[in-house]
Amino acid sequence: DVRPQSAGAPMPTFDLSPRQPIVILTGAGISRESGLHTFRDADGIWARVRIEDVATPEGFERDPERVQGFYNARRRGLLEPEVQPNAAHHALARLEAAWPGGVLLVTQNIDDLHERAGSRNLIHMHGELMKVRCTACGSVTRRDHDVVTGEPCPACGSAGSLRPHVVWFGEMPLEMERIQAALEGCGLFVSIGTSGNVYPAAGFVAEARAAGAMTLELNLEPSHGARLFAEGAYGPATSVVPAWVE
Ligand code: BJW
Repeated sequence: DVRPQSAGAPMPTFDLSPRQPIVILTGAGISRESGLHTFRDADGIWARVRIEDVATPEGFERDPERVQGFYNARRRGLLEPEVQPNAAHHALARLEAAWPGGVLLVTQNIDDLHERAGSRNLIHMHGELMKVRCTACGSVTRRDHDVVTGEPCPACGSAGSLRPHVVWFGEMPLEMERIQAALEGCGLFVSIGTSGNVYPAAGFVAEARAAGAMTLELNLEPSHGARLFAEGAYGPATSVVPAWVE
């Protein structure tokens, strides 16, 4: 009873009351058609750099300049004029505005395309590219330009203490208690554009199911954990997400 639908099949519909909350998890696939790279596709970020060099606390300790350079380049990329929210981001913002039961959008993405599209009830569980955090005083500040070596924290003045405000492997994702509570209370859980390789996000579908929610995967192709979902619809996010929302 948990076979994903094949491409071209009709969009699954659910017998969901408009008063039931929806939780949506998004991953890098939703931003690909906006011009940002995913991680684990053939042309993805992990094909070009090693996770242990740029996405672990140990990598940052070993070579902070390299890690800052990696995130500086991605920050510049996100500011390129051609990188804009796409039809999938916009559809989710429309759903949030229209759904009486409420929509919580939990994104693993550190880009800001959901908020630029108008989503407001949004959790960035893996942090935000356009922010930096001070390892001395803990303050989080907005950042739209490069971090340079030895730069002082704008809040406390401590030199060289700024790090990207992102969650690396081995670090605790953000706002987990709020996410768990929402998963326990939702009527529908939808996963969009994520490969299901990274925990705890990859475990959300099982938690939502255990709490009695309906579950749907929207992805380019069936992901790693596709069989965990009751329903699936497959194709580019800019097609399948608006088709599901409308
Ligand atoms: C399209 C498309 C189109 C393409 N349309 N779709 C349980 C078991 C085993 C291990 C663990 C476990 N629990 C925790 C772990 C360890 C670890 C982990 O998961 N390891 C695995 C690799 C096994 N997890 C962690 O360390 C996490 N922390 C944690 O668990 O803390 C616990 C703790 C407790 C006590 C003390 C301390 C800690 C943290 C994970 C952090 C992940 N960070 C990154 C980098 C963030 C910053 C940055 O962006 O640089 O987050 S890694 C990277 O992967 C990034 C992403 O958010 C994340 C997920 O990737 P995503 O979004 O799924 O992308 P892809 O590329 O994998 O998939 C894209 C999909 O889109 C594909 O399916 C395509 O088909 C599809 N697609 N084009 C629609 N057009």
